[in-house]
This record gives sequence, structure tokens and C-alpha cells, in this order.
Amino acid sequence: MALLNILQYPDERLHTVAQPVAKIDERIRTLVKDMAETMYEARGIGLAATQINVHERVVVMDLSENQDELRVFINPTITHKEGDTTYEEGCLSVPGIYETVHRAEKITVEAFDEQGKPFTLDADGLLAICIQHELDHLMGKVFVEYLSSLKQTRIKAKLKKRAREAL
Ligand code: GNR
Ligand code: NI
Repeated sequence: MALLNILQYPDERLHTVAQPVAKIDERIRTLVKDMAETMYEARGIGLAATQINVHERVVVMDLSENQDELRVFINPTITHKEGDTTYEEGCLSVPGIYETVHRAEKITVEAFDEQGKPFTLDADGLLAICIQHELDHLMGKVFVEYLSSLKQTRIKAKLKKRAREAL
């Protein structure tokens, strides 16, 4: 098992578009394990491979209280969206920043698990929000890009200041 480094906004590599996984094999299962370990250690509820600088369509998620309900999405696609909702989102790649984002309220997602088995999931609530947030990462999009350019500039300045002070 290995802990992976999480890219921090505004790292350019967060804008890379992920490629589909060609074969769900041991390499992908090891990636999933390392991503899950990294997500749990960082106390996140989801992690997209993009965030650890692997540009393949792999997402892990766990919304359970006891961190014992890992969900794996390989080559996920959202096939249906309905309704509108807002949520104050955060991101492991934009630490300490929480902003309201508009999303579809209910979605249907199709994906493969780490054994290569296809599944379809209807989601609402935080699960639907998190799936949309993670699929955005795979498309190279970070949630702050939904905000005004003024807010994005302020967030970048804040993160820069914090990085300076951390030295
Ligand atoms: O840990 C996370 N919490 C969260 C809260 C609201 C909306 C989305 C998220 S996902 C985030 C982990 C992360 O950055 N995934 O990409
Ligand atoms: Ni994120």
C-alpha cells in the first residue's frame, strides 16, 4: 500500500482530461487500493485519479461514517441528470476552501467496479453531488471553476499566501 501525493490547485495537471481504463487488471486494483488509502488518510469522501496525477478514469468514494463502505467507479459516465440543488463543496485539492456549487439533484451513473463488473447506480443527496464533483475532476475541472473569476482570483491568492507561510 502507498500514500499518494494530492495535487493542489492551481496545479496545471488538475486540468488534464483522463483517458478510459483499457483493462481492469492488477495494476488498476493496486491504484484503487492506493487511492482509497490516500483518501482515508486525507479524510476525504472521494478522490479522482486526476488528483494524484494519474490520468485514467478511476474514482474512489466513501460516504460512510466508519469509512467501511468503499465505492469504486471505473470508466464512469453519468447517463441521466434531473433537478437542481446546491451544496457547500470542498476539495482535497483546494484545502480549507468551501463554496456553494449548483449541481443536478439526482443522477444515474454507469461504471465498472474493480473486478470489471458493470453496474448502474441511481444517486441523490451528497452521493450525487460527490459523483458529479469527481467526474468533473476526470474532465480536468475543479469546483472553484464554477465560481466568479473574482472569487477564483481570491482563492488563488489565499492558497499562495498559505503556501508561503507554510515554508
Ligand atoms: O472530501 C470531499 N468532500 C466534499 C464535500 C462536498 C462536495 C464534494 C466533496 S469531494 C471532497 C474530496 C475531493 O476533493 N474529491 O475530489
Ligand atoms: Ni475534489
